[in-house]
Amino acid sequence: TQATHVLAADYGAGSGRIVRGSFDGNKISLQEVHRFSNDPVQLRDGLYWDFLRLFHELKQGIRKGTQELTQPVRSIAVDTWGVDYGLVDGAGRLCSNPRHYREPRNSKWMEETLRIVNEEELYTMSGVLPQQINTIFQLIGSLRENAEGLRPDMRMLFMPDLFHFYLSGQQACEYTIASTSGLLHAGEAQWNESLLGRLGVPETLLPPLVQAGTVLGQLTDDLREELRTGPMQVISVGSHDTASALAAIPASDPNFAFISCGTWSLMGVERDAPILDEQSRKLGFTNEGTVSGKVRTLKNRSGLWLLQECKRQWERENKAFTHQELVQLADTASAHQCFVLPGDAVYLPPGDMPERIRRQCRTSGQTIPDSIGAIVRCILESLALEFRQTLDELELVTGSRPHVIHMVGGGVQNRLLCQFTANATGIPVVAGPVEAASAGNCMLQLVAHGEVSSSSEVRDIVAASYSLETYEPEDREPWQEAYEIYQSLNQQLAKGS
Ligand code: LFR
Repeated sequence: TQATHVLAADYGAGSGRIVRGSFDGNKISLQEVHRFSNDPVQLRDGLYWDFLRLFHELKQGIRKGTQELTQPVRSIAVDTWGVDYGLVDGAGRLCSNPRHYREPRNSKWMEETLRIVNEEELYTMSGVLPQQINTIFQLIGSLRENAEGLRPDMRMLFMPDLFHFYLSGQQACEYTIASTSGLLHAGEAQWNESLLGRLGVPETLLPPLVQAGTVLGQLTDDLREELRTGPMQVISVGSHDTASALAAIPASDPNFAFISCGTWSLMGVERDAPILDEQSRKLGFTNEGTVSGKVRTLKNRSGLWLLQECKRQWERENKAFTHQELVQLADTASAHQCFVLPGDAVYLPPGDMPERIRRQCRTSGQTIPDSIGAIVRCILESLALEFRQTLDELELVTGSRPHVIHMVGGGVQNRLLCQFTANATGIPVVAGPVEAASAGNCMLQLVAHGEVSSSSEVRDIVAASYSLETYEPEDREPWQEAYEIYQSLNQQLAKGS
């Protein structure tokens, strides 16, 4: 039998890749055809994504991904990080480069918005935890500043929708990416009109919503000519990277928790309905959409961000190490010397992370990590303890303790982190696939083509296609002690802030 080929473009906040997925009827295999870094740009007036460069990379990926094939590529789909968007006008022009969610000014717009609709109400209306990165706050900021000069012909398109628009000429907002915005009815694929009304967001800004798996159209003739490719459908998959990653979780036991670990770690469970009570809001859980129209209740926590930023800082200081080398240094450093709270707001903006980490250790009266290995170890242990805490909290809000953690994303390559997570949580961690978002993206295209029937079949195929590694918990006692220290640090810092 001949394979079906599809292209998936997966944009994370730190890097992007274009892979070709080939499906032989039983297994999916992914081949990376193009990879690039994603470098936001600070201008005088703010932090921006470099959309034109990112679109250029997409074209390179299409060019490379369609070469040397006997069978044509049937379709392409894009998934990206959440919350950010661009504005396009009636003529299809990009009104400005999309802003970056790490823009510090968002906290001001968050405060302003919460004066109109308070935190409790916003949570129960939208299901989304108020956090300064959320679209809703950015949007209120951009409407108030009105730098783009709002006009009735303008549309707001989330990052993946923006790419899809310039690929196909079609405008739509896909449900999973829209569900990160805080602009929908909790757990539903519907714009929240009453919320929009109260905040003065014109409905004309918002394109129609579509479900994951919708064929939007064809690659435009201009692009086909420029890239010398044949016809190709453009499909909205789970266009939020986390939704695509969750779609590809190779779970057989339904009682699983997932960690999608890249720049961020998203840890949670899949559910039929959102959790909107006071406890889950206070514990910091949010509710976002899945490719099958369900909900994932999860915590959006820091992932490899701290490590990535440390690495960058060390490079600036002419101490360049690969990730692998950093993990090796951590492996030989002493265990459980000091911990930080990776989710603390001090770590949100880019900058000198090693210094911020040393400061947090110093002010909390712990050992100050004095080497690169000690800092990396501190980060990885702290992340694992954060996962333990989140697991306990998930049990509180859902009433059941997951049997297993499925970990996917770039973090899976960090074997130390996988083992620490099993140790800290006391349950097995099944690691892989690394490229879950790309795999989920490809699989949803195959669903759209009718080659795969359901989301459970998607998971079975992913499980059959990858060799997964299971990490069993070890060293329970020292990790339990470490967790107690981590918790008291939490309380100490909560009091201080
Ligand atoms: C992960 C992710 C998270 C989102 C964060 C910011 O890549 O999409 O789900 O909250 O990026 O957009």
